[in-house]
Amino acid sequence: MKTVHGACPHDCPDTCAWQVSVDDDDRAVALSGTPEHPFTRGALCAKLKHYPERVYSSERILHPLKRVGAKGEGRFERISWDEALALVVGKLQDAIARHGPLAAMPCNFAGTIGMLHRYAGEQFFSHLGATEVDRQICGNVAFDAVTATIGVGTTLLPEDLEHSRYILIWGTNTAATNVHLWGGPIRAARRAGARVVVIDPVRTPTAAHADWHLQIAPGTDAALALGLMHVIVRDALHDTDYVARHTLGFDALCERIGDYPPERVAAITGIAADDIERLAREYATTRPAALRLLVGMERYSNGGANVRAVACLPALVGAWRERGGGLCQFTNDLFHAALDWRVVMPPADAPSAARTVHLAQLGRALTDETMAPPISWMLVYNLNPVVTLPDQNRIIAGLEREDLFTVVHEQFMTDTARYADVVLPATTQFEHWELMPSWGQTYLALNPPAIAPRGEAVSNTELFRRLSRALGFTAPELLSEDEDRIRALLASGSPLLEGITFEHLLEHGWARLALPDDFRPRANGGFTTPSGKVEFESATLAARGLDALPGYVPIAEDADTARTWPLRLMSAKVAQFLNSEYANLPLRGAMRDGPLVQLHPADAAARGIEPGDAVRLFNERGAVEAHARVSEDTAPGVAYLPFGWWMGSTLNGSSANALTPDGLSDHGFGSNAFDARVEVTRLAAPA
Ligand SMILES: Nc1nc2c(c(=O)[nH]1)N[C@H]1C(S)=C(S)[C@@H](COP(=O)(O)OP(=O)(O)OC[C@H]3O[C@@H](n4cnc5c(=O)[nH]c(N)nc54)[C@H](O)[C@@H]3O)O[C@H]1N2
Ligand SMILES: Nc1nc2c(c(=O)[nH]1)N[C@H]1C(S)=C(S)[C@@H](COP(=O)(O)OP(=O)(O)OC[C@H]3O[C@@H](n4cnc5c(=O)[nH]c(N)nc54)[C@H](O)[C@@H]3O)O[C@H]1N2
Ligand code: SF4
Ligand SMILES: [Mo]
Repeated sequence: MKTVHGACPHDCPDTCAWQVSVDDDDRAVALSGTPEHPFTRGALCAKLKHYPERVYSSERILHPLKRVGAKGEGRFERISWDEALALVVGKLQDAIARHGPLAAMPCNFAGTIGMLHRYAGEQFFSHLGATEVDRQICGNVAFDAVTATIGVGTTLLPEDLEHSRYILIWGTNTAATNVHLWGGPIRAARRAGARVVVIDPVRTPTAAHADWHLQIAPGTDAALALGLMHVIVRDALHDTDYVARHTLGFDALCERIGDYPPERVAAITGIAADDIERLAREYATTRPAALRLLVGMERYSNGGANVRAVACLPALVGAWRERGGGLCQFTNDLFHAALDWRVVMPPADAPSAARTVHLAQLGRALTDETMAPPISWMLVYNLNPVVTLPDQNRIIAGLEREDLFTVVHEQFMTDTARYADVVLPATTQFEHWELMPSWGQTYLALNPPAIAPRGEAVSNTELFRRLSRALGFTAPELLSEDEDRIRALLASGSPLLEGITFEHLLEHGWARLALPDDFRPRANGGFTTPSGKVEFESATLAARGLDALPGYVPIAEDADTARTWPLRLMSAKVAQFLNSEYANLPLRGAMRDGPLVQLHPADAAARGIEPGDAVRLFNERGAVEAHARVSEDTAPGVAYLPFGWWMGSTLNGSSANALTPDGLSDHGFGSNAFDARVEVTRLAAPA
């Protein structure tokens, strides 16, 4: 028996360190969290306790497969790797010969967030000159809005929420999506007397366990933030010294917030004026005060504006002064600075592609008959677009095109893989080398393989080495070995890696980036905006044609649309899945019944819908049939359908993204999927 230290590969802010016990027959027999890891402290989430089931599932794809049925039918036959590579590369060469390299496209996202396998295809596709993919579907809008206000750079560390005494969790479901932040620093802060407030249209597990839940109307957060600022300034609760020294545009801000008295904000947000007054007072007068933001607010046509307004709050009350105060969002930039990204990314001077397709508009790109050249060859990996990207039915229509050759590299026969011409088997984190950065804490982790690849599975990096060789590519970076890549990533010379070597990581599994203990980089200003201050007024945003000041703009839609489709559809993540992963493994308890459509009692009553009724949720893009849950957990005017469920889980074989639009957000990129509107009707009971 041996123990191998590694880390969870998932696109989750926690990046847990784990240890795998492997027996003499090379079988992983146990998995547990690494107790010494200060952030994840030996506990894996409920999903990951089932990771060994994932690895050894009888449904793992273990050999290359070739389609023998119609696209989507799911009928395949086993072929050899030689045959698969010949077919895949032959089709790629055909597509290039006919249309040029832009006819080829990668289609990938963050099925793993490790440095090797997330970015495995970047250099290959750049070398090929393929159509480029804009992957800004998660966090980029929220990040951009915060950056415009306070500049880039991690400020309040998630670990330091332990020192907060007021924690405003705004549009993130921490108890479900960020369990170690919830169970670690936030729990510690509460034990020491911190108050936790959640702002979310849904009574999520986080909201249910908070001290106070404010059920806001979707897409109105900017109005609430402006109303809070109105009260804070009106009552002179702001930090005049911090504002004078470290902010820009306070006078213009004061003029703007004059338009947002609590009564008006109450009418927009659905939150009582008294509650707005009280929240403003508590937030401004309790120290240290933290704001926790992730991505829940961004997926709207006004998502950037909403996050932007919220991001102004900490400077107004001088929250940046204290440890545990300020705004806590992503930690990626620390890992950007720490590692040598040139190892995995194309050279800075590589020509950029002549064409880009946005992932949020994949269906549009695949079905656009005017697109020249058409996408004729596509390699999907680290992504399950049929379930996770907007406008499911349009994506399927694209994948059904006979003149599109689709390769899917996967661990499982996903809803997307069923449409492939060739499916290639992918390894799991137990079976390959990986170096894990984190976007939600400050620990780097190394993951050596614990067991040999199952069947004929290959890692993403190995797949691209095989493709490169088959195409005769000889650039050394396309063919280098995984362990060498990890050593090179670590050889950046960054002070953040001081004392962290490959050998240290191999022995211990993880290491904290070399950060000072008391990390308060903005206590005395020094923001990384053009002015060096918090920009209440931003010339950068104005130059992009956006509002220079924080402002509330309603979700972009015309009155007709709102009348035809009276309910807002929200489709957020669930605790039991990781995006669409785990939804295919044996489900437990109530999960066996499939997703429920959640409605407010008033909306249900208006339609004669009782709890448990089969209902049809629909709009101009598609329909989802499922059973109803009726509860005040959902704000009035909102239909809530959890995301991540595969198509077969509903009564009609469509899931949440069948209803979401494929437009972009106000900041010019990012998805507007939560703009979706729907109607819901009761399905006639079967005769
Ligand atoms: N268990 C589990 N954990 C996960 C994931 C998972 O699928 N399952 N996914 C991972 C990934 S990829 C990510 S990006 C993170 C995301 O982590 P979160 O940002 O926490 O997750 P989301 O579900 O996108 O959205 C959070 C909340 O935003 C709320 N929300 C929606 N619209 C609005 C609005 O207009 N205003 C306000 N105030 N709130 C709104 C939703 O109701 C939801 O409760 O989680 C990661 N962790
Ligand atoms: N309606 C709605 N849509 C959403 C969201 C929402 O809240 N609501 N959230 C959005 C967000 S924040 C995100 S991040 C995206 C997530 O969208 P996806 O990235 O598609 O999410 P996953 O379900 O994690 O899919 C990853 C796939 O990669 C595969 N995979 C895992 N590891 C490997 C590997 O090593 N190699 C290969 N080749 N494959 C691997 C998994 O089996 C899985 O099928 O969805 C977005 N879409
Ligand atoms: S999914 Fe997140 S919480 Fe669960 S084990 Fe992985 S990193 Fe930890
Ligand atoms: Mo995400």
